[in-house]
Amino acid sequence: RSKQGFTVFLTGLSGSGKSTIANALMVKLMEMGGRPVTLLDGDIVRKNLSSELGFSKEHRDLNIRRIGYVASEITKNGGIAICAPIAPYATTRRAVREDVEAFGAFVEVHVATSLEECERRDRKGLYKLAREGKIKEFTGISDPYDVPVSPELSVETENVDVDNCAHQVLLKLENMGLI
Ligand code: GGZ
Repeated sequence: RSKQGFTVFLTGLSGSGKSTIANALMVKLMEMGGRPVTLLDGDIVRKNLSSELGFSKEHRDLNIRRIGYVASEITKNGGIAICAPIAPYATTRRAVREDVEAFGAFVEVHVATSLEECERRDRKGLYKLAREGKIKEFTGISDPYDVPVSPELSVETENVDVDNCAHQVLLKLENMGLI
């Protein structure tokens, strides 16, 4: 009997390491074979699925609900969806969880790299622009991030490398009987 589909939902600040972990996780899951793996990364979704949206609460919620809908369809069909948006609002994450759990498992992973560390890295220079007020409503600086209260897993990339983080997610999936 083939296993049920599931969604891994990585949430965290800009620059926290969500995309990098998501990519490493995708590679590992694909190597295992079996179910198809679909990556719904924040950047890619915004380019292809949510290109008309900005960063107001309304637009972020719409973006996350779209990701949730696609993830639930993948999960329904027995696949693996890996999502990696900021998803700053707890109520919206909860709604996506309910959408997905109608068809399979929802594994919320908080990429808990601190704001200080994300800002120190500032890989894309966005934190600097946000501090200067050149980007409005920037998560962590001038817009909220609801810290997940009971995610399935919490990882951080300050003291732990990406491969190790992806491995922790794999172990969690094993423990949950999903792989
Ligand atoms: C947060 C922003 C903003 C604002 C542009 N706030 O590091 P990045 O660049 O590549 O990831 C961030 C991405 C966030 O998009 P998401 O779809 O993941 O956000 S949400 O889940 O809230 O819908 C960042 C960039 O877009 N970016 N402006 N104001 N991040």
